[in-house]
Amino acid sequence: MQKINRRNLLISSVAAYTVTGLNLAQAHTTPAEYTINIRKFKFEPDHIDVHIGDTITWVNQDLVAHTATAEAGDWDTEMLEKSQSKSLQVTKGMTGEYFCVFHPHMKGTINIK
Ligand SMILES: [Cu+2]
Repeated sequence: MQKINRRNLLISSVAAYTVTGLNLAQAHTTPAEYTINIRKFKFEPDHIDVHIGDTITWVNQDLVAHTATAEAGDWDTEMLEKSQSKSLQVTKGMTGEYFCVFHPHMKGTINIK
């Protein structure tokens, strides 16, 4: 009987630890800020993981104009001239694949967790 109790106690501890870990992951109360540089016709980084409420800023460091435009069309930085930047907040339902309308080979992904 004592053995079983000890085993149950151990299982309870593991379960409590797991639940705490999940709560921490889900809470994520502090919004993060990310910068994506546009340089040499590339988004750097071209893939980021974000959460709803985070802010992403695209900074155009090229001499020519670019955009970051959702492939699904639901969001758009619109035209960023040299040295211009634009910030967007990650919202629920926002799609992740984007490109530059002037240079469609330029692609990036926002992975919303
Ligand atoms: Cu471009």
